[in-house]
Amino acid sequence: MKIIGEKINGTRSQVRKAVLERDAETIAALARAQADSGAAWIDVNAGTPADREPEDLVWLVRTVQAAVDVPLCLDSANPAALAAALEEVRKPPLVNSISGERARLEGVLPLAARAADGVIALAMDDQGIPGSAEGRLAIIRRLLQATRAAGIPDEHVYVDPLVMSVATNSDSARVALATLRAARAEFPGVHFTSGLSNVSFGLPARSLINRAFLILMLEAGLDTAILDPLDRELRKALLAAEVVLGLDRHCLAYTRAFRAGLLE
Ligand code: THG
Repeated sequence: MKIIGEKINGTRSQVRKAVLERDAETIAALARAQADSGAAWIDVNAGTPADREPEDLVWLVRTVQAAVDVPLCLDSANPAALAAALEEVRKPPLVNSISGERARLEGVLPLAARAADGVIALAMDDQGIPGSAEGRLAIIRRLLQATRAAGIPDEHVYVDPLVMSVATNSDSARVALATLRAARAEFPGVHFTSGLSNVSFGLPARSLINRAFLILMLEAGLDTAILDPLDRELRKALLAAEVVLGLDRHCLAYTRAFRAGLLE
């Protein structure tokens, strides 16, 4: 499982404040901590109004790249912000994201096809997020048609089945799991990702819910996840589940983590 570090997100008050005040040290510290904890990409989401998002996202990209060498995951629906950020990246990033929404397909897909290492494709469209796995799968089929038509090989596409909080909809995680299983059977060449922490919004002891969900999603075929790499218990559970599922050859990552003192 490859990890996309979620912490540089303008919906978080610490990050929002740092972006508005151009507090580079706070952002750099979050970038370093996540890279040191094994993030393969750092998600950057300015979360500011569309008119200032291009400037803010460019500042975030520059600030993170001054601190770490890890590639970025550019988290925005705004083509202008993504285009500006793509001018700044040193390494080909992930673009987060396209969806079946017309504006995103028209505005973001061409940028991703030209300049990204991969593109995240959300199972939603202009009608919203379907309540059923079948509805989401129908969107995923259309998205794969579009990425293939744009010349993007399937192995550069990261399908996101989308998960909302189980606090507001008790079927939410089940539908994400069913969508993942069905999409994986139909499109064995694509990657899968998920904004894992969404599942626990509004609940106490969120990390525990995140852990249960991560392990189930791993078994269903998730191979990347947007999560908090600083959550030790989550990473421990992930290492153990990868051993149990035979995904950690010779238990190498697990024993290495043990010797590094990470499993205490
Ligand atoms: N899919 C894709 N991209 C996404 C999401 C997704 N990007 C945004 C989001 N969902 C994933 N990122 C986050 C970032 C933070 C939190 C949840 C999802 C979060 N933060 C807590 C808070 O702000 O209160 C905890 C913060 C903390 O203390 O660390 O829950 O689904 N493709």
